[in-house]
Amino acid sequence: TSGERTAKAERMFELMDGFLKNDPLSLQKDILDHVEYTVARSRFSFDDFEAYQALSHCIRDRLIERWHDTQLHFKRKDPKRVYFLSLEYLMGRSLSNSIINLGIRDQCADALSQLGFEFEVLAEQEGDAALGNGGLARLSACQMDSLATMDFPAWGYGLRYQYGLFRQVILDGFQHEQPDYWLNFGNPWEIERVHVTYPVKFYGTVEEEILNGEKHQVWIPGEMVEAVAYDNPIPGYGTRNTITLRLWAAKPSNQHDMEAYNTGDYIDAVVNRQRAETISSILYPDDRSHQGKELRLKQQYFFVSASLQDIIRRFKDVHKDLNQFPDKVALQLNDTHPALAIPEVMRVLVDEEHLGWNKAFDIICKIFSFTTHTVLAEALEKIPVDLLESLLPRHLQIIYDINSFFMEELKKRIGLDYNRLSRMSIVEEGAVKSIRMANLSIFCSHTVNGVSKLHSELLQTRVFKDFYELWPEKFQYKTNGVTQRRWIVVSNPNLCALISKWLGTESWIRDIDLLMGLREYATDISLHQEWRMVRRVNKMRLAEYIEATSGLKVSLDAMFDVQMKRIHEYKRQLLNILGIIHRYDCIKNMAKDDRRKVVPRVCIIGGKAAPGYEMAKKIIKLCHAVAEKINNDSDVGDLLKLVFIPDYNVSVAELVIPGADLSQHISTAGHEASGTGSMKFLMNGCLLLATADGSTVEIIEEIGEDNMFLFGAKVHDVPTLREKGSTIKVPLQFARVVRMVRDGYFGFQDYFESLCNTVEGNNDYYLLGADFESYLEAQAAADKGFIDQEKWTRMSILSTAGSSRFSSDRTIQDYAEKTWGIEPCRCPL
Ligand code: 9GP
Repeated sequence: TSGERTAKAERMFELMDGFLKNDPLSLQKDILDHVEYTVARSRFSFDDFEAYQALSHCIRDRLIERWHDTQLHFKRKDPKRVYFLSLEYLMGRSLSNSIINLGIRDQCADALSQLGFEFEVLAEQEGDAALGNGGLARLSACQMDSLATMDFPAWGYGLRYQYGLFRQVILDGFQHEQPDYWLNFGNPWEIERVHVTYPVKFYGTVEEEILNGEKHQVWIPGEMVEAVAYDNPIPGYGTRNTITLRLWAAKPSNQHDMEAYNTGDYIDAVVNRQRAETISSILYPDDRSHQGKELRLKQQYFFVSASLQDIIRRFKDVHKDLNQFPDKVALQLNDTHPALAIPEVMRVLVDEEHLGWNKAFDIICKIFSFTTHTVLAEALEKIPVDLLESLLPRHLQIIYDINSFFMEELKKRIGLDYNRLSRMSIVEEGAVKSIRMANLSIFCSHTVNGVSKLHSELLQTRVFKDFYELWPEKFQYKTNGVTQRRWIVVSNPNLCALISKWLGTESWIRDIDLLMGLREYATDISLHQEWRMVRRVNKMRLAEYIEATSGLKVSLDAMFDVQMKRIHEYKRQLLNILGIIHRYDCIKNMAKDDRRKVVPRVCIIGGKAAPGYEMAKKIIKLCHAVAEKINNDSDVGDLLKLVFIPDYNVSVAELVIPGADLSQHISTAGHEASGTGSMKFLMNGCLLLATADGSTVEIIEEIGEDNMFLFGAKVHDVPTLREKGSTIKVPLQFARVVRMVRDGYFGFQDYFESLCNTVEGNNDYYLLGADFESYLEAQAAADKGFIDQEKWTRMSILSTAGSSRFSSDRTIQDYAEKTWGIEPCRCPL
């Protein structure tokens, strides 16, 4: 009876005795309990790693309390929720971020020091959760932090890969890839939900059935696996709200092969079951293209199907009428990777819920929004029809049906313009008949977002011009942002304290606009001194890391000049290296006296190349070959050093970014959709040397051209320059440095030949030659700027102050208002 239930609940509350306490003594007690009962070590003898494990569990307990309350609150209020569907999340480490968002950093540090441990040392024990490749994946992580902090009722969905992004190991200057089996020693930040499982089906056939006198298509799947949920609580800062990142792991299904067991084919049946697990085993390590891989398609459908079953179940727990679905659910497609969600929702609504086609399609068009993260044609996914037909036969039919409807609609608008119809069609005819996932996503979404103003312009005028002309109202943009919690508070605690001191408040950590208040003190000499002190300590930390990883000692008086991101030809790490060769060449050819005028530099490069991307791998090797020469040349000494930092990941970025004086964002204009690295450097007071590409254009609007070192062709120049090809007058210095590489000055002459070919004459697609002169001018301006430390410091302060527009809090606020139509739902204390 309800009376008995209430009595039982009251008794349970009594037993629970309130929430866990956060004073150092209570924390110590909880840590020791976890040492003993979770890690199963003696409380009198445990090492740093065990202490890290115990501390993490102690923090996780506190997260779980808030997380339960938040979920209960959402359930009671039943607001419209956003479901963020993304195949990739680069979460990095969780410990520091969690205790900062919980507001218990100092208490934890105290508790640990009394036990004889140092918080920083324990934090270093944690490995990175690297379930993603690059920009898109880290953006998802930043946005989860903002969604939680801003109290939005949101869920993230993704895949729990057993192997994250490969570890980069450098041997003789060459990149080697090693698997990242990140779950080896357990992951305290996730909670396995054994009761949250869904069957996911593949293959099979489609049959026609008559139901109530009407024909229906029925999918008879041929294989089934089980999706098991792993929940990662994501705490907000300055709020009790803690949202869920739910990642799916594939497990064999019990129903999968009953037949095989019955027929006695036991061994085969067990082997088949193991195969199921491969679906969520490995992250594809290329951020350019995954065309035509069956496993990739399986991963996409697996995560989409499980997520949608979960979302629909949650909706149906409260609502009966699916017509209300769009009032309660916003589905965000993070790139085209989850676009199979479109035919999947159609299938569920039409085949399982028996809604009419038109009604179902109407719902689809109200719930989906799509964000694209690229301008590269090769990154626009296409799925071969053959593959789809065998793996998901019913979905292919649905896509064809959507396309027929789309083509009819189009004909009403543009008549029989067959060229355009064929360009816009969701189905691409040709040698390999394929489904264009971007076209499907655009047609079926109510909103299509770019990730910067420039990116959006390019989508509208080039990549998706045909669509924009017909549906301009669908196109929006949300300039990307990064979370200041991770990128200042966690990674640069000294700068964080300094900012709070000068602003007289810590509120900027939640209300980023306050950061602009620093502008008022940009010329204050005492702030300058403190600012420089903080930066020097960060440089020291970075110098120690460089020495530990490469054995190279670097001078703290040198300018630390960093380029760290995925290695891509369009990002032009090669331009940077050729610039370094030029600098080296100049120093070598200078009279000894003149060398005194040279501004010393430590050039730092880092980033992973996709394992199959040959040119990117050659760029890494070239960097090492040049470093070998320069760093061992006694003529050069401290005037120039070149370091490649291996295995770039989120934790390495947290260490490197605060220590950088200058950072390079030098993609050929019109190729970087946004770029978020620049925003992290900017927040940390690092000056940018950049082209007017992606988000840089908006950074210029915010901090002014004279606050950075801008160079290179503009977007509108690029097509003309490409047409000119080999007739462009390339500076002599450029020809000279390329020749040095070609002639074997750095060794490996044959190996570098093809790399040199990519930047000569008509082959120079990314316009290194055309931009070289202005690149060198920008570098010279940076040298000059660095000599005037007062001016440099002012520029640095203004960079941090101007970074407020590039917080993911602002991005998420924009999405909530203009795309998803959701409101905050704050869990009471
Ligand atoms: O290359 C883009 C990068 O410019 C952008 O900042 C980031 C987040 O929107 O996405 C990157 N794209 C990918 O990682 C894969 O397309």
